Amino acid sequence: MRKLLILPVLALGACASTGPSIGGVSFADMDTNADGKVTMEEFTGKSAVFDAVDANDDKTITMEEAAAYARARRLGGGDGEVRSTGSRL
Ligand SMILES: [Ca+2]
Ligand SMILES: [Ca+2]
Repeated sequence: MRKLLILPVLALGACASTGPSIGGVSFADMDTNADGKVTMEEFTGKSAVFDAVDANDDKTITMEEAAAYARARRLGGGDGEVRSTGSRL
């Protein structure tokens, strides 16, 4: 148990090229029409999760929002869904 904790963080940063993933599904995979945004129709997870990821509440998830969500979730150490609006940030 030395520097193992660093690895997941680095791996997450390395994911930036292919996009963050939410619930194990990558942003690119969810964005089926490849317009750079994931709508509620395209989103494969629960609507509560969608709301948590959609930080500005415009009913679309951008790459930035997905990345921020993935990062916050990793740093927060939660293993489940983020509750409601994620106002902690
Ligand atoms: Ca889309
Ligand atoms: Ca949004």
